[in-house]
Amino acid sequence: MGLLVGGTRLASRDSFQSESETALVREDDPVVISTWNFGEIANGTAMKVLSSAGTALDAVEAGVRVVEADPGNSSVGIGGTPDRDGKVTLDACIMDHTHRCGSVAFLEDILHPVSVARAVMEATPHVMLVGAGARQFAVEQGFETRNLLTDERKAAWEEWRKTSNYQPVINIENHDTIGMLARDSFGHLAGACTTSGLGYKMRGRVGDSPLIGSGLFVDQEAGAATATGMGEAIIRVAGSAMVVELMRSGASPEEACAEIVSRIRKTHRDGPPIQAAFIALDPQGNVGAYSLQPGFTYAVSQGSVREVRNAPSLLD
Ligand code: SD4
Repeated sequence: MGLLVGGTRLASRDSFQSESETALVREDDPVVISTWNFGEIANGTAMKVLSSAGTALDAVEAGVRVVEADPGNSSVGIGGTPDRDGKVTLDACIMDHTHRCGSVAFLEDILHPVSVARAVMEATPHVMLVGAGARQFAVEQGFETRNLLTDERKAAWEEWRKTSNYQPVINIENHDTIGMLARDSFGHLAGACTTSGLGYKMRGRVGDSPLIGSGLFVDQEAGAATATGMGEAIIRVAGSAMVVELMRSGASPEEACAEIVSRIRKTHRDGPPIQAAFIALDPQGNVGAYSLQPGFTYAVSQGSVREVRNAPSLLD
């Protein structure tokens, strides 16, 4: 229970783990939390939506679109690293506080897969569309097609093809999937997740990010979680849904993320080193994160707090 200041209840410091001693956070403040350093700029856009009484759903869509549209990062949207055939294929999903959700996977030529995922949610009776069907649906919905492979990524792919050595790099450039969770001024939760997936993946490979329950899960009573890292490992433990279920049972966001990371560690003890990380948000606005390897960062915006934090990790 937080401290009452001026009639407003403040979240306890432990509950949101701020590094900023002066920051004040009220329990009813909107909250945005997202993965990696690029989450900071995405949070800024999401916060603008929330501060004008926008919904958490609108906020997460607007927030992750910023990263999708940035050709400078090599793991989301335009400028994403292609698959081994040189094609950029995108995965994304979105979910609101009423379990409405939409998803696209193996989508090509569309700048904003998260918005196509939202259209799947709002304009179809389905949850998920993939590949050519997802692209066709997007075009029918008025999304423009464009080439998402930048000259820089094409050159890197051509270099990679000389050896075709498939070896995902942990914490590559501190740029990875963006997953974002938000709570709006109505107290509603929502989340979105979008990625170009693992670089030089097999054609047709789909990771955790567009899979409701793996890359993202939202439950208004229990909380929300999203993932980044090696999708196969996250899928095997149904990662984000499990984080949410642990919060339902009373775990804090960080405890819940840590438990599922250690489950991933158990299932991947003998393989090559991988990264897997979660961020989580509970219905009261408390946030937490945890990663398998060090180096995972996440961005938090809440009250006057605007910061990028280093997540605790299981391994040194
Ligand atoms: C995937 N989880 O496709 C995503 C991408 C990612 O490290 O986060 N890669 O597996």
